[in-house]
Amino acid sequence: EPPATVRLFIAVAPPDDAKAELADALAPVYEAHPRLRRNRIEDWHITLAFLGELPSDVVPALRTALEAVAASHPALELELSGAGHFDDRVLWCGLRGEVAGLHRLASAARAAVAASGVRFDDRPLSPHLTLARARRDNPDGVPQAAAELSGFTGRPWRAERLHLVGSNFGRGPGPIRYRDVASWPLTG
Ligand code: 2AM
Repeated sequence: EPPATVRLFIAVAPPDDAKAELADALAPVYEAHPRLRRNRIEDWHITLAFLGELPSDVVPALRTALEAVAASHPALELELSGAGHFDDRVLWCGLRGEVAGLHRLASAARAAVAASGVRFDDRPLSPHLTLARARRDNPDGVPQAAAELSGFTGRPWRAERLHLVGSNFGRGPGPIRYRDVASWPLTG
């Protein structure tokens, strides 16, 4: 029998009030582009590293590694700001504020994961919060939606925790869901 696996990523997430502010700004955009496939607000996050499908038994080592990273990096003041798109298919909101700190946190998390012996796709970080995707049968709307949302800037908020998140992607039918495997306060 193959070993049990988990699909994991490392992320920070805005608090509910920052998400609500963005959701308000998005409402007219979604009204104008009703066929976009929206991510659930509960699932909104900013990925710092995508680890992919890993054997479940690596989780304890990841916990130890990421707990130490969180303890040695500070909370970050960020703003959700601007919008853009990947490949005319993915609509995202951008970030402002202590983005350099976000890059440092991501680099440290990635280095700690690698040092614990876990291999993953170490692509350069491009901080964003994915909001919606185009449906396969209707690619229209993403660039227009990005242009409509591009003037948005939310109030500052603090990313206060580092999250190790599991995804059910590829595990049967139904929507993609994320669940916190663990999270740690940023106290460095
Ligand atoms: P996204 O937000 O731009 O969609 C879980 O899939 C998270 O990991 C998503 O936030 C996704 O980015 C991110 N991610 C990064 N690289 C990925 C990849 N190669 N495959 C799937 N998700 C990836």
